[in-house]
Amino acid sequence: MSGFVISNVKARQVLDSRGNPTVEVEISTDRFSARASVPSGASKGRHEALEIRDNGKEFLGKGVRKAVSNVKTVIAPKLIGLDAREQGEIDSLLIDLDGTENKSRLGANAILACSMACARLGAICKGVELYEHLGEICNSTPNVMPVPVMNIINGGKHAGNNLDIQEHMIMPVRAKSFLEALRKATEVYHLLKRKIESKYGKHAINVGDEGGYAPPMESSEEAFEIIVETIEEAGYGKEIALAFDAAASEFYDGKNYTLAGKSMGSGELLDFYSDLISTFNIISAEDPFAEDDWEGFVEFTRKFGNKIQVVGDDLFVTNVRRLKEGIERGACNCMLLKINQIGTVSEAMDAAKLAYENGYNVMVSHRSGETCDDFIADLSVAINCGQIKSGAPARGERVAKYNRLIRIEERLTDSSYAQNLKRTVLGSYL
Ligand code: 2PG
Ligand code: MG
Repeated sequence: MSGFVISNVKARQVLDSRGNPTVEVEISTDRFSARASVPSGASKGRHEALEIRDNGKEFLGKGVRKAVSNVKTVIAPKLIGLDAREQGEIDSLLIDLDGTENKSRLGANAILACSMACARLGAICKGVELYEHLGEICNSTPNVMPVPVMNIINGGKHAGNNLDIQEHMIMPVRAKSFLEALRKATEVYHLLKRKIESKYGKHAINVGDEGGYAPPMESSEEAFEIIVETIEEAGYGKEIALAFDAAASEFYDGKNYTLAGKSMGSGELLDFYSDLISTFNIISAEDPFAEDDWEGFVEFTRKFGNKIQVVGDDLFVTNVRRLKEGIERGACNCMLLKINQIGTVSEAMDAAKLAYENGYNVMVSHRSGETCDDFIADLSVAINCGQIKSGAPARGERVAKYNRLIRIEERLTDSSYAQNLKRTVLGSYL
């Protein structure tokens, strides 16, 4: 076991892609060392595990010194002496050490950075790639490359424009490989820039938090129209489909939804989506209703769940308990997987397992505040989920994940591109 026992844990405050502090942890044995840093959302779900912020003077309250100190003083002494390859044991310890339902004692940011760094260290100790190590942990044989689900027009909390729907995405579903899919989607991204510039002017081509453009558009119809024109112009027709993340909790006041200045109830919102889905080639819809509007989700799933993917993000928060409820009620047919919503790698993989067992798809996702840590690229391949949302093909923290996937695809000798989705509701689009 020599060489595999954790002997040192370091933690520090670093910056994320929005310039906000986040937790970075470095864990070592006497021979190996690994590092990980955690992301942070803007449109956070109310039921997510809690990231601890200092709320002091530094960084306008956003400092994470307390979380860093929790790693150093509470977590580190307990991790030292453990076998870095034993992810299950490590994550159980982290969960027990915190002892709260939402990781509010030590902070999900402190806990997750340790969990991720241990996973990476475990892989190094075993002399395998991270996706291989994670695959072994969840008993899978990583061999499916994911569809890059790219947010190319940003709205909501991620942009300074009037688009209420947060993410207007493209899914290059028909391709022979990840590399080919990435190229096609990237070409569309660049052509879209030209089109936006000629229609809206130079000031309209600045990008939002996830690397997509944030033009001064008034409606999602306008956003999808220009995306469709661009896909056609690029010559990709049905090879590239559309998706959206409404992040509807952000335009819900507890009673009504306000879209483009118009207040509406759940029924009217459903009609709005009906029009959108019948007009455009939309194959995946995330968070169409607010995080506690179960009825809205169930209705939406009843109406569209046999045609398109219905994704629960703020609704499920990668939480087995919330997902179980959704399964019982018939909400969604896909779970968005964000490791920092739950706080440990093992719990996130447990949620994916439960999703699969119940015929749900899984989409691995970044956060709007990211670092160049590419952990989720490996995770998406490890669990063979077939789809990853990591923003537009621009901004270092977004492309870090896509570039890691290029390398993984090169290593995998018999991988397929998104083949697992063939047997799901997305099958007819592939
Ligand atoms: C989402 C995410 C990522 P945030 O809602 O799906 O795109 O945004 O990280 O701000 O919650
Ligand atoms: Mg979302």
